[in-house]
Amino acid sequence: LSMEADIREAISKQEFIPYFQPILRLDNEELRGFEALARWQSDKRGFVYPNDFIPLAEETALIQAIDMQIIEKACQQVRTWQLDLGCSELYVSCNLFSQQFFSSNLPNQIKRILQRSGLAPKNLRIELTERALLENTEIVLTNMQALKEMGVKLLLDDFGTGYSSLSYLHRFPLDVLKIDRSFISNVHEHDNHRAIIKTIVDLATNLQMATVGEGIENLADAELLQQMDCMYGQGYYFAKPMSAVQASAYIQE
Ligand code: G
Ligand code: G
Ligand code: MN
Ligand code: NA
Repeated sequence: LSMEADIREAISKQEFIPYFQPILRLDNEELRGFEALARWQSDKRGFVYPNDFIPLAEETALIQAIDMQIIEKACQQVRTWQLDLGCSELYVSCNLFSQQFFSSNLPNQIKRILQRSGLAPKNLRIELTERALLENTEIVLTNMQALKEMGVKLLLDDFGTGYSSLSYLHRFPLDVLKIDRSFISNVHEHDNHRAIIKTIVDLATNLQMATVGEGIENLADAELLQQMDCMYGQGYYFAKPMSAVQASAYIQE
């Protein structure tokens, strides 16, 4: 009956699966990779979205097992697409709960997943939130450097929300900033959001980072982001998160 017990059981039954949302180059709409987004395909509860299980999973630390289940399945799936569909540069970008960066096991867990799946490290991206950068800085930095040395790319998710201290940006080996969708949504109607996005893109460029605009829902926003030199984008305008079967069809289009 309890949600926690159900999540535990679901972990052992491997009921957590990745959905895939395309990330594209904004100038030519070329597919570059997918963000993996967790879904719970529950025998008991049906199809469950992250907002309904991630908060409790974080409280109970069960998120660690869920994250690893999603990363493993996502890496396997993308490796399969690379081999079967000939898209050898396709990457997958996976979300990790901030506290995973407080554990010295993290780099080895990721390394084993990469070895088992056969995916090249450069085709795995890990998305972390600003929460991961605020505490236990030493171990977080050590883990990030170990992942970077392996060749895994690191993305800062939801950038511009939360704490948004600019002072830490240059201290962490980040490859990409993902601009939060609260700034992107209908940016063509909001001058103040435009100023914030332009500032984030210029900041990232100066620090040799790329930017991904999230939550693009219309052509006007996609065009504006491109004009502001944001190179990559993701959002319902291009495609919603989809099952592996749907994503296979999408790749082949
Ligand atoms: O798809 P969306 O409803 O797909 O996701 C909602 C929230 O859940 C987002 O903030 C997203 O970052 C988070 N999320 C989705 N998948 C995962 C995952 O595998 N691990 C973690 N830690 N968070 C995830
Ligand atoms: O927090 P994170 O960035 O990891 O999660 C991305 C979340 O944004 C997911 O819940 C995903 O389903 C959602 N998302 C992706 N594209 C869009 C979009 O264009 N509009 C809205 N409203 N949500 C989106
Ligand atoms: Mn994300
Ligand atoms: Na986000």
